[in-house]
Amino acid sequence: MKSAIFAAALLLSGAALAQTPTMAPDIGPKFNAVTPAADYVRREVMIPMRDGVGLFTVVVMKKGTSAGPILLTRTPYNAGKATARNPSQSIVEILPVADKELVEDGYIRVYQDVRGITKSEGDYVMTRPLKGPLNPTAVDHSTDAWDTIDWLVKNVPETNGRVAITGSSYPGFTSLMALVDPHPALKAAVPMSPMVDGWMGDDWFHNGAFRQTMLDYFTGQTSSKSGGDPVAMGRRDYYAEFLSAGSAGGYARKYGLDTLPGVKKLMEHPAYDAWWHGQALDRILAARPLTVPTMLVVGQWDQEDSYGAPAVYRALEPKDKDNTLLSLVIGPWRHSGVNYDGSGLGVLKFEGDTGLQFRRNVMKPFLDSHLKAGAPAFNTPPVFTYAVGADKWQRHDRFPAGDTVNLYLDDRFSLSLNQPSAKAAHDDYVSDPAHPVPFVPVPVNVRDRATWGPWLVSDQRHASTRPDVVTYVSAPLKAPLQIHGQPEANLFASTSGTDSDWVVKLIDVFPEENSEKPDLAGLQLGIGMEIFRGRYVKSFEKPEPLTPGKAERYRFLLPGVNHVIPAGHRIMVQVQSSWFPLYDRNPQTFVPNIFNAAPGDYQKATQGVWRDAVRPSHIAIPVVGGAAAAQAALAQ
Ligand code: PG9
Repeated sequence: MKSAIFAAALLLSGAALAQTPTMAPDIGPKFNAVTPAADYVRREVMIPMRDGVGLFTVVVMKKGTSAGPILLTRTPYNAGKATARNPSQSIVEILPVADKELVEDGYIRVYQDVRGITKSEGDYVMTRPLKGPLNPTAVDHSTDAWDTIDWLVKNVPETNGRVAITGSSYPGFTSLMALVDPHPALKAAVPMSPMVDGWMGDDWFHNGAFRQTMLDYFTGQTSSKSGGDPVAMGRRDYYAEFLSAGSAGGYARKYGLDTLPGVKKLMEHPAYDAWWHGQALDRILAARPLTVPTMLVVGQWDQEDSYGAPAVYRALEPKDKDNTLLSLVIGPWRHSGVNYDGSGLGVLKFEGDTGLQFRRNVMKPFLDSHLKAGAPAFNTPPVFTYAVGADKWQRHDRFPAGDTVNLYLDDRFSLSLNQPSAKAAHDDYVSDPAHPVPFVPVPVNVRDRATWGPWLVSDQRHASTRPDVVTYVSAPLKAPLQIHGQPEANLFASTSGTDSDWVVKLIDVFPEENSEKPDLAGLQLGIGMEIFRGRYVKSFEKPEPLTPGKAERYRFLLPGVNHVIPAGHRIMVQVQSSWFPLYDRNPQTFVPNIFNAAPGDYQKATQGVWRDAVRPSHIAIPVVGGAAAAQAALAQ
């Protein structure tokens, strides 16, 4: 007996002495982190799609969740990282800040990488078109959303089988894609700043003018499955860099970006051809019934995707006969700002955290009412917008809530409610492509978030002092003027060249003196600013040279706003012909493809902004209270 005990003791001590071999690989197949105090369950799964491709998906919920609704986001931005924000054992720490109120109330949060991104199998195609003429495969974001939802409701035991989809920007685009032939378990959608039409006004072009700084996005997205390094530009001033590269194509070629298929596709489709309009999601959704309650969200100063949400709203609103399925939310935010602290933007400060106010008081009750059994019905506002300048949220039945009032560019660089009567009048300036107007003061570093995020609220005084920016300004307002909707630029303009860009900016000019808030004194705050590439004035599909000296009418929408210009402020309109380096330079000489413009194509031109009886340049502004309110504010 004694010897048996002795042998067992020997064995035990031998086991204790056994050591890990020096050459045992230190990176094993998988490390399973132990999270003893975690208040959450986090599962990584591969969800099979109908073509056999598996999509990497992370399912996160509070421990003990049962009969929970699912909130899904489909992203190209790394689902693994999105669900591991901080190394923590607290669910609100690992998930994005905006998920807090939802997961604390029993929601199951699901993030999925789209095809070809990180651990998801299959090919990544930038904003993959729907299956059809542009996509001969059997799969797209609509089918992938369908297959994902189907799997989730069958394989997540903690769910009540009801799903909503949300996400901002690219994930806003995938949210809209889920509405094309939606799965029956999809009960609500909240697409935020969705990319809807990359040519008309979202990421790549605005009315045909190319947003060349977005070229860098492709290295991050398409150099490899798990991202890529920024362009090795060395110096930080994008103004000098793009100027020396010549054209946007020149910049792409200089850094090898032209070898990336995504960049090639853009450069091969400079005009609004079938490739573009075949992908325009507002058109696609307008051709289908709207069945899923949808809340579209966008920031008033969204510097990347200001076009999409209002465009989808315009396309789908007529289908929403009872005004119950579709709503539009506009907050005082930058791109995706809805998901972050919304208590200010640039020098502007708002009444509290407007992002949280919306998420907690509107988005969550909206989702609850469609996803949670027994949740109180929510009287969803058809239109919910933050009135900047009055600092309060407002509910309306329609967008725009304002009635159109024309604000004319008048003589002596003024603005008037009366149509001009002059026979022939125009204000001229010289636009020189060698000295384009910067969109923010140089040096320009678009990689700096503090520059890029709030740039649309940055002071426009740097532009109004230039000789190649023509500026019209009203007298101080006698009463507040509330703009609610999308103002429309109606510019009559001529050029001595054969092509030209036209930038129109509607601006709120703050009073010169403000000792309490000196940052705001004299501020020229863009309310809505947009660009139009002249060659597309007759047709977006087939650009044509402009006739030198002939005034054309350029009509284009500015972003959607709810903006109250207080009494004492003035209204300003600026017109210019470049917005650099955000937009590539127009050579001002017609060439077949501006991506390939040669140095000699870039020519100075004399521009005319017309303001007479037959060519009355104006901004059509949706004013709450219509003509009477405008008279009260602007009449002399
Ligand atoms: N604005 C970005 C984007 C969306 C869609 C395509 C390309 C870029 C984004 O923030 O996701």
